[in-house]
Amino acid sequence: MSTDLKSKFLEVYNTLKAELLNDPAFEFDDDSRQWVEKMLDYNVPGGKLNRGLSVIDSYKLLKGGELADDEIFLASALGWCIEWLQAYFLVLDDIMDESHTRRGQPCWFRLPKVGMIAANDGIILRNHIPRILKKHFRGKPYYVDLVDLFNEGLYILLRYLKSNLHPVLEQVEFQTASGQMIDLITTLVGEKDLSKYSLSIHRRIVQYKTAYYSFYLPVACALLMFGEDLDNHVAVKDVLVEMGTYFQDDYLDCFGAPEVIGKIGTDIEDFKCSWLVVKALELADEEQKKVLHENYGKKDPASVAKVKELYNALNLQGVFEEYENTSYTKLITSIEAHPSKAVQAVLKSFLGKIYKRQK
Ligand code: DMA
Ligand code: MG
Ligand code: MG
Ligand code: MG
Repeated sequence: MSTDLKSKFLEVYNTLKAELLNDPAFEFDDDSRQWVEKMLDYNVPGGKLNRGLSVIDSYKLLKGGELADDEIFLASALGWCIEWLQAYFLVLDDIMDESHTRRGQPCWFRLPKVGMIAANDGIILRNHIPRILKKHFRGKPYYVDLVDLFNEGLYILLRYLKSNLHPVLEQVEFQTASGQMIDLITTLVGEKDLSKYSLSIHRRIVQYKTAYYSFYLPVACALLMFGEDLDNHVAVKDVLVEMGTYFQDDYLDCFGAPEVIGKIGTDIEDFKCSWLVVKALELADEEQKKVLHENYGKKDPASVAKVKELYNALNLQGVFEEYENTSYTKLITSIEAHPSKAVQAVLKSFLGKIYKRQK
């Protein structure tokens, strides 16, 4: 991605923010305007921006040439909608996961002035998305599909009532929230039972909580903008969801360097059904299983350290590397089976960004 495109992308953030801060649907006073501005600056633009930038990247690859200014603006606005969606989920995710840091700073709800106001801020972030879409895409032929894709229930219903079509199944916000739900209820206190964790439960969680919004959504946005019908791209979706399922961040949660990933993992403390614990259960002998059962899901640092020690003894870093390599080869094979070279380029570019990532 050229630095020029990236700086254009960043400029669009300021435009969208200014529009939201002057939204005629709400009479802002100085305090509320300042709150929203600070909340947005703190939570929306500080990440890797991979998802947002991927919309421009993918669109460019589909088009196969240089983009006009209005195309850059629209692709960027869609990219920012994904970043907004992610910010909304992360603000709430950090509360639920009792996390401490995110993107190298305290989680938003950890700021003394914020606390549980963060829950409502999450709702505000979520509500900004249809407002951005309406402002910039209302006249576009793909508007209804966009709104569907991000998940605005009313449109889905209207479209369903107006046509004989089956309702579109890709409603990314719903899928993500459902994934979060399984991620959370799997760990219910009082029912802590490691033996119910398996690779298939893990895959289901990751598929829903991250693969759809992180992998499928950016490409789906680009396809819609390019005038494509998503119903014709089920194979693309399948590859991207598969990609998202292999390249989850569970490994980084434990082994990533906090100063690089910007957060301190809490999966062990939170009793999460992570890829690592599932693999560990698969590879451990009886003695090691006992250590896991006794220490997994406990908040005290000594227990966490014992779990990490066990992960090291089982060489999970090496096992993950091998898994990553096999997944990569499998994905390349499915990508190369796709008839369109442009679509292949989109998928390969995506894969290149996440393969062997450090954060
Ligand atoms: C977060 O999953 C999922 C969404 C939808 C934001 P997670 O708790 O594994 O993310 P992180 O490890 O970044 O807290
Ligand atoms: Mg989390
Ligand atoms: Mg979580
Ligand atoms: Mg995680």
